[in-house]
Amino acid sequence: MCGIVGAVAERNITAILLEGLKRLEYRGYDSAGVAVFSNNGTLERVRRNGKVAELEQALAGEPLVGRLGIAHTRWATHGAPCERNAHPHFSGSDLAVVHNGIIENHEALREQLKGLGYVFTSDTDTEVIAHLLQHKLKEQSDLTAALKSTVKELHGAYGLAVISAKQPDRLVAARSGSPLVIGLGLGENFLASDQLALRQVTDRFMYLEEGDIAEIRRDSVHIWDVNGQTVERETVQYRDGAEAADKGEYRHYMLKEIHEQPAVVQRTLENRLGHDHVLVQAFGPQAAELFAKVRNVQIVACGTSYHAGMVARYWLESLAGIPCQVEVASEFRYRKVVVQPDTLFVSISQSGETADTLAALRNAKELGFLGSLAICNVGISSLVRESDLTLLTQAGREIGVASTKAFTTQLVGLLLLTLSLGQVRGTLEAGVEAQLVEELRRLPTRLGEALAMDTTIEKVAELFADKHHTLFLGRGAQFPVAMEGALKLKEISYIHAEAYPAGELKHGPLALVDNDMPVVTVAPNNELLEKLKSNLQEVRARGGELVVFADEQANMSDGEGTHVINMPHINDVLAPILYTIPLQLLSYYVAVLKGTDVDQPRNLAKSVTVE
Ligand code: HGA
Repeated sequence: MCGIVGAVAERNITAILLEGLKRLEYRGYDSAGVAVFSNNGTLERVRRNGKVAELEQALAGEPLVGRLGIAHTRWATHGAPCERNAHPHFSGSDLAVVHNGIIENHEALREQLKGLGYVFTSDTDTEVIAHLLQHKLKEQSDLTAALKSTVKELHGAYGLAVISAKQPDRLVAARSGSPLVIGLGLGENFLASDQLALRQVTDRFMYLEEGDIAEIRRDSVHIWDVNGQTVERETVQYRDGAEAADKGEYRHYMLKEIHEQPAVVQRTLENRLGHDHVLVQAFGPQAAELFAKVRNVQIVACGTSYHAGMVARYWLESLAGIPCQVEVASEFRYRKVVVQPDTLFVSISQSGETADTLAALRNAKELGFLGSLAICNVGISSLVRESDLTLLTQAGREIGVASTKAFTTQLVGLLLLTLSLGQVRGTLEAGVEAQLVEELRRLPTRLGEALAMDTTIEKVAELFADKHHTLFLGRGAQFPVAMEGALKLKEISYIHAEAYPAGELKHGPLALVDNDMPVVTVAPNNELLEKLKSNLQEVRARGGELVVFADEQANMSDGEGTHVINMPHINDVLAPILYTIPLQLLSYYVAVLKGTDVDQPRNLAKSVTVE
């Protein structure tokens, strides 16, 4: 979501800014712009609606030359995607600002600033920052000091980069809720919302922390923390290949992608959380208005994305009180569907090009849905282009055919949707949103703890290598997690695996259980735990070998034929995200033991663009 690049150097920086924007374009954008302090002493700007290529073409005809500049690719939250709303935004002719995020009190600030005589030329929330900063500069001429006092009045999320023609020796930046990284060069320094944008010019980075303000000059970097104290941030030397399209230290892309989950979940949350609530506008400018009317949700997806939708159904009904149906796209598209009034159509797809999901969306447009939302990992995809609202997951490029990080980021997106719908419709229980926002902030750390169980799970995988069938059990929102676990095992190890809600066991599948059929179970510590334990007894009584991923507080321990792997305790709502990790690792290690082609399993393809 939106990309920022900035540079202060002794050479012309326009090409560096442009290359940075291109590297950020994988996130999907709707306009782009650049402003530089030109060699004739003025700020000059070029903006274009559409992709970075449009901007590049414009710059070819109208070159900008300067040694200080900022650039931006936009994914609109406030104001339509068009050139007038593209960043950088100016106040007067001497101040330029680029912004990632959402300013929640922009309306009040806009009124205040209009009253003071400032004239607005865009519909964005960002423009209030430019004028407010200009206003502060009247009282406090130092750009950094004025920015410090400006951010005190902003509510919401921001990553900001600012330049001024009056103080052209520096680039100033502020971070709260949206990431920013400083790239350190020799006699030149850079700024970006993602270090990928700067890999062309440096391999040394300094990551800003929440509340930081930075003053970046050619030969120095000065940072103040949230309390206004001068701080040093660690310089990180980038290890080549760790994020590029190679496997780095990992044996397979799939393992690398499993281990990327804390980082990509973190990225998916960035810009989207306020202090104690979800920023609804993260779903697009018309989201709040549309969400207020939603009385039902219809989710449509395929494969792993369908399982994410199944988890969301539990969340939407239990937390937001909104009836939800979930269906696989290849069925939905060919069925005569009866649409309840005021139903939001939600499609989920990693690539956004999944043929069945896309066809289902196109059919849905004829069926009288209230509106459509795409949860997708590729911003320039057809699904995103054709939906009214979008939530981009920030999983980055997923190369392993068996989806891992796309799934967990989809779950995060769906939980944000649940909380947003509940917030707008006033159906969440008091305090629930604030508590879950807090839990979401802690989620990347918890996922890291689950990943630390890697070697334990590798050992358990030995139990499966010579088996032909496996059963996965879960109850409640863990049932779809069990389905996803079974799908992973099937996809990459070619072992037949089926998932059942644990309560269904005695209605049929128990007939299959013997000592050749291991049973994998996910058991968080919730109100269904005791019932689940009884189901496990039913398996043990038939000689079935059990592998149980259990909450450390569930008091379950190893016994004859029962292998218990303790999981860190987590809030029950977020448990499906955490419990996905050990199941991914399990199928990965089983596949490695079986010697299959983990990243490119037979008969499958990554982006299913055919029916
Ligand atoms: N609110 C700003 C920036 C949007 C953004 O960060 N999107 O990811 C705008 O609408 O221009």
